[in-house]
Parts: sequence; structure tokens; C-alpha cells
Amino acid sequence: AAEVFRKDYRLPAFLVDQVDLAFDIRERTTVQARLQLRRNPAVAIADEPLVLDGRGFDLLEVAVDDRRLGVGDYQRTDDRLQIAVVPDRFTLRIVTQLDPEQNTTLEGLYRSGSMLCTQCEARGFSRITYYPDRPDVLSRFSVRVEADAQRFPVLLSNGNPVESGALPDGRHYTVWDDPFLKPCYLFALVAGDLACIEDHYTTASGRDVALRFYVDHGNEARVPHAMASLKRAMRWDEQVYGLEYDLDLYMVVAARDFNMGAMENKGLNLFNARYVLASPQTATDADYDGIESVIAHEYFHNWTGNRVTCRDWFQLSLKEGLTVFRDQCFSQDLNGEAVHRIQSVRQLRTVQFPEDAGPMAHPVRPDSYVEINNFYTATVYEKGAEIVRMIQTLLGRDTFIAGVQRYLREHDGSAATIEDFLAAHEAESGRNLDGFRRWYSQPGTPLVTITDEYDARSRVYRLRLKQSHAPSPNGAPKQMVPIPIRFALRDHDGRRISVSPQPPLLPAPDLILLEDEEAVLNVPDIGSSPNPSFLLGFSAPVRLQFAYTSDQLVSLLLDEEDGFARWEAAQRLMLNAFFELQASGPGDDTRALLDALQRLAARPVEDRALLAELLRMPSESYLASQVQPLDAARLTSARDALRLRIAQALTGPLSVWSAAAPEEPGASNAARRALANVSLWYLMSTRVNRVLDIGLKQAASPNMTVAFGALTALNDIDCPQREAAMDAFLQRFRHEPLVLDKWFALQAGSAIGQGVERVRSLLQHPDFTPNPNRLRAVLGTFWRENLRAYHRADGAGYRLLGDQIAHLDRSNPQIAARLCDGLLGWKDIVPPQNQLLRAVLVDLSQQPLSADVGEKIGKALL
Ligand code: HT7
Ligand code: ZN
Repeated sequence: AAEVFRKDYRLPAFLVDQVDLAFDIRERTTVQARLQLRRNPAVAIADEPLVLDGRGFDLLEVAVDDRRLGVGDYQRTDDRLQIAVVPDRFTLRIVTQLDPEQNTTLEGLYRSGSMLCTQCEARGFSRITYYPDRPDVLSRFSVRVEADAQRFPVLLSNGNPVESGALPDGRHYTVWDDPFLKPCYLFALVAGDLACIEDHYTTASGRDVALRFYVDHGNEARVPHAMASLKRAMRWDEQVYGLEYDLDLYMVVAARDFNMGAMENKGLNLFNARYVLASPQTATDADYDGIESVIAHEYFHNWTGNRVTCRDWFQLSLKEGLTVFRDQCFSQDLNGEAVHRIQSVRQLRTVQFPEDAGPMAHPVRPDSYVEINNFYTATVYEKGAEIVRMIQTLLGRDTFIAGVQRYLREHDGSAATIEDFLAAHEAESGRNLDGFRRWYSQPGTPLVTITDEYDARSRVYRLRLKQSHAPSPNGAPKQMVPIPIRFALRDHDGRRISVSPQPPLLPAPDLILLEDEEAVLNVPDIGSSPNPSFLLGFSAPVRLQFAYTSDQLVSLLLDEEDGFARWEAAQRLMLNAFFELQASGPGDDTRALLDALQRLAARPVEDRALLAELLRMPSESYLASQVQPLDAARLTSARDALRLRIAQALTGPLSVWSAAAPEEPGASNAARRALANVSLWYLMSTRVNRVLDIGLKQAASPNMTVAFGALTALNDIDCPQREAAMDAFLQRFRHEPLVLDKWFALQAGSAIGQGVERVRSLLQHPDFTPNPNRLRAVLGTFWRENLRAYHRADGAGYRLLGDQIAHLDRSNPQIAARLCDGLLGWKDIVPPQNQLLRAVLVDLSQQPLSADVGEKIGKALL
């Protein structure tokens, strides 16, 4: 497939004023599209041919102004239709026939369970009919859906229902009209036999909005959390951004088979069922949080994405980075700032930092792509959100919000660019944001190195800061970027020393803005060498090097107010101990960590959720990103050793905390469960029978967080209790697909026994079905969280993943390409094993591949 370049952007040659679609759902589905087209007055060339995108359907008819065209009147390629001569303004009628039953890509119109549904972002609409499938062509849509009334009693599309009725032969129809202009990627259609749960929301201006969730019959009782989350999101956007919902109806449909988390189609969101359905018996507290944030994310897109959309897919972060930032702020406001921030940063460091250092590294605003689906990445989403966060840090929250409002006002109903977003903030704040243009345009994680010195005679404390950037693969020079570094200085009694602003380096109290390669900050009038802490709240997406002593880290862990900085100190202490154990066995760093944790445990517990995060050990995949080259066997042994040492050093408090795992819902109980689960996880490594028995008992808890916590704790321990607990869990939840995913993930992630063989047999398991959630649970967990098995010395883990990718690529390239991420990092693995992984890539590259998989494999082999 051809590479598409951002620099080649051209305005659309034709605009679409109105789209009328008629879906006739039978064995196959016939789609009649009537498009009111006209030449774009902004494009100079007068006689450009009409070129439309389309693929994967049968074409039955093409007519211009009701004159049916013969095959000689147009040209078709694999993915285009071209009509050389058309009037300046005309109606185009296209009739296509689709086979949703056979559509395994889960793009366009496809079947999930007994319902038919669509997924059009990024380019799925052109699997339905010929159309200019690009986000800068906005149109008004009217949709008629007709189907069998018994099989498909519910017929939905975007906007408002305007008409419906019965038809002969047991059929019926509904007509929908969406009054808002939209690009075709926001089109949606659902036909199914679904239960509807309805509620209402009154907007700030007093309008009544009907909220409808459509789910499989039997799942009605699992909707209240998603419904409540939606109402909270609606209220938050009104209160914080002054943004109100704009239609009278908001619909959410839960689908079992879905390539991603959810989709923000105008007025008709489609969701992966795992981000809608929850009950305390089937969903963990983490699942509850995930639902709240994805529901909010899709809702926030109504303004940042739908009312103002993207000019082209290179601008994807314009809607995704901004909307992730908005959903992060929502969750932080509702559920506590520090813990939520810690979880976001953990995700950023574990997934985005490695991506930004690997073969698929790309700027937040990419310059080119082969397959746009490969660019729905942690870089575009999470690093994009970090850039928006830095802009807010610099401008201040009120100015930032005014800037977003200005951007929405100026571009409402149109397709915009990242440049437009920055320009609106510049106009609002009067500040030049050129530095942020560089954040959007170059890949890589900057490194900030800080050194300090204290001069007792002059009483000056001096910080030297330096930013550096790894060279670009193409040799292009890297530019310096603005890096806001929130910091704190404390005296020996732990009291905060306030540092007053000294623009431009210190634009606000306790905020350094490192814009050039190097900067020096002199802080006068300091009585003794202070204890510094940098990047409070993780104020910039950078790696930070500062030679903290163990004593400094311990004091940060115990006494710093900023929860994030406390966690960071705990992480550094754990990493130091881990490196020591890996290199030479326990020594000073291990002692320092255990001593610090014992002191932490001896204090009264104030915030259980934060304490759980402070105690949580870095994951295998995070540790893997910290060692070069990766020797998985050494890494996992050192991590196991650290787990056991912490368990032995803290047995007393861990036993107390692990015993308090309440089964009732609620935030404070969730915090208790989080602390109990992490405690039980450590304790289990002692393999004391009494603890193993507790695990077995708790795995049968009616509360899923408690049960899943116990299973997670037991999962790497080879003992009869684990077997019994896993078997019982399977029997209990065999008919609950979302819970069964958890069982499959646990099995795929377990360090015990022969992991590769177990994963192979999971793929043959009678309860295995190859839908995206299940595939992610098995294969995604295998490569990300089971380092020991995946990196087995003979390369069997790599071959297993490679074979599965080749197989899946024939049915669902998007899912296959996601799994490729497990193959990309071969250069970071210890030799000669790296060659075994490379051989799998070479083998794949010699097979026929989709553009999705081909692009990733090709880049990994460069
Ligand atoms: N805007 C959506 C991104 C998306 C997607 C969703 C479901 C299936 C396939 C998809 N391709 C792209 C989701 C979001 O970020 O809100
Ligand atoms: Zn999104």
C-alpha cells in the first residue's frame, strides 16, 4: 500500500451537501445512497474528475442526476470509483450490496452476536458505499433502515428519529435525521434485538435529553454504573468547559465484538461491552473506573471531535489528545488527583515511552502513514494529552479553558488542525506557543538531566538543567522543546521552601520552564542544602535524571505532599533494589527500600488507595523497558526475589491490610480492596499454606475485585490452591464472556509451568472464541505480561505469536497489527535470542500481508 504524506494535503474537490441513505437489511444488505454533490469553490481546477473511495462491496448501480451510467462511464479500481465528466452540481445515486455476515474486519457494517452494527472510523464508511471518505467533507445525513421486525426490532442511526412504521411481510422501517454536519466516520447504524434502558438528563439550560443504553437482553441490571457515569460527564463538561449536549437523544449500544474501546458516533456511541456492563459480581473496581473514563471520553468527543473535527488523519491528536486530557481531568476531579495521575503515568511509561523509542516511533502529529489504523497509538492519545496538559500548566487553567472555548467557537461545524488549536490559545493568552509546535512535530522522549550544588558561603542553591534528545533515525536534527518542571525544595525539617517567580525561567512559583538546551537556576538565601523534588504531578512527559540519594528518596516517600512525587520516590527505590538484585544480590539499595517500606507501614494509614499504589511493584513490562538488553529470565527472577523480600520484611502490616477486603461497593471500600489485594499479592510469594488457603477462599468471593485479586495473587504460584481456584472460577463464569476473558488472561499471564504450551491449548480451549477481547486476553497478555514464557530461550513464544498474527491477518488486520507490537522490539533483546525474534519477523515479511501488518513488520526490519 502507498504511503500518505501530510504535506500532500489538498482540499476536497467536491463537497457533499446532503446524504440520504436507505439500508435494506435482508440475507445481504442493499444500500442506496443519494449524494448531493457540488464542486468545491475553494478549489481552482474546474474540470477535476469525481473520485470516490469504496471497497469490499458489490456495486449495483451508479446514476448521475437520475441518469444511470454504463460501465464505460466510470472507472473502478480496488478502492476507488472515478467519473471523469460530471456537472458542477448534481445528485449521485449509488446502490451497493454488502455481506455483513462475512465481514470479519469489524469495519464498515458487520455482525456482532445477533445484531448488525457499523464502525466507520477511520475509513470504514467506504466499505458501505462510494464516498469521499475523509474527515474534512462534512454533510447532513438522513438514514432509512428497513429490516425484519422480529429479528431486528431495534433500528438506530445518528440524530433524531423522525418516522417509523410497519411494512408488509413482517418488516418495518425507521428514518433518522441528524441535524448536525458530520464527516462520514461519525456515521453509525445498529439493527438488533436489544434491551433498552432509558433515563433522562436535564442540561444546564433546562433542556431534557433522553439517555438510552442498548444491551443484550439479560444485561439490563449491569447498566446503572455506565448511565451514572454519563450523567456525571455531562454535568462536568457543563461546569468546567461550559459545554452542553446538543441533541435531544444520546444513545449507547454495547457490542460484544469490537476492535477498540468505543466509538463516538454522533448521538449513537458504539461501545465494546466491557466498557458498559458492570456489576460488583462480574466487574472489578478497575473495570468500574475504566467504564467511567471511556463513557466520559466518548461523551467529551461530542464537542472535541464531533462539533469540531479533524481536517485530516494527521491531526488525529487534535481530537484524541485533547479528549484524553479532558477525560483524565474528569477522573482526577472525581476520584482523587494523585492516584489517577499515577495510573496515567504508569501507562504512559509502560506503553508510550517504549513506542517512542522503537521502530514505530512517530510524532504526535505524524508526517506520513501507510495504514492510518496503525496510528491510533499511545503517542497520538497519551503523549498528545501530555502536550495539552503542559499547555494548561503554562497558561493556567482559566486561560486554557478560555482558549479551548475560543477554538470551539471559531471552528464549530468544521474540520480543524492542531495549528488552529494552538493559534486559538495564542490569541487567548497572548503567548507564543512555537515550542509546542515542536512537541507535536518530533518523536522521542526527551531526557532532562539535573545536577545541584549548594554554596554555604553565599547561601545560594544552584540547579543546572539540561535537555537532550536521541538522534532521529533519519539524522534530522532534534530541536529543543519547552519543558515545564514543577519542583519543590524542602529544608532539613521537611518544610517547603517557597521559590518566587523569576521570569522567564520561573514563570510561576515552583515551576521551571526549561526552553533551551541548558539553564541554571540560582536560588538565594538558602540556609542549608535543601532536598529537591522534580516533576511534581509529572509536569512533563520526559525521563528525568537526578542523582537522588537513598535518604532523599526515603524522605520524599514519607514526607512529600505531592502524591505523585511520593510514588515516584517509591518507584526509584524499587528500581534501585531490583537492579541490585539482578546484578549482585541484596545490598544497600535493597536494605534502603525495605527500611523505607517498613517506616511507611508503621505510619497511620491516611489514604489507602495511594498506599496501594506506593506499594505496587513495577510490572514486568515496565521493568523490561528499563533494562537494555532484555534478559527476561534474569529480569523475572530478580522481580520474584524482590517480591519475596518485601513480603518477608512487611509480613505483619501486609497481613493486617490483606485481611480487610470488604465486599460492599463504594469508593472507600474500593481503596481498602486495592490495599488488601496488593498486600495479598506480596504475601502469596511466601507460599505459606495458610495464605494459599486464604487465596483459594477469597477467589470464591461474590465481589469480583476480591476474587480477581486473590486469583492474581495466586496466579504465579504453582500450588493446588491455584488449580482449584482457577477451575472453580471457570465453572462459575463459563457463561459470562467478559469474566471469562479474565480467566483466559490469568492463564496466559501465569509464570508457572509451560507457558507456551498452555497458551497454545488456550487457543484450542472449548470456551475460546476468537473475538477481539478474547484474543487480547490471551495473546496480548502473553507477550506483555508473561516475559518468562514469551521470551523462552528456544523462541517458541515468538513463533506462537507470529503464527497467530499471520492467521489473524486474513480475517481482522487491525487486531493482527495490534498484536505485532509484541514483535517490534527485537533489537532490545539479548543476543542470540534477538535473532530468533527477528527470524519470525523475516518469516512474516515473506507472506502476503495486510497494509496494517505489513507496515509494522517492514518498519521493524529496517
Ligand atoms: N475515536 C475512536 C477511535 C477508533 C476506533 C474505535 C473503535 C473501533 C475502531 C476504531 N478505530 C479508531 C475511539 C476513541 O478514541 O474515542
Ligand atoms: Zn477518542
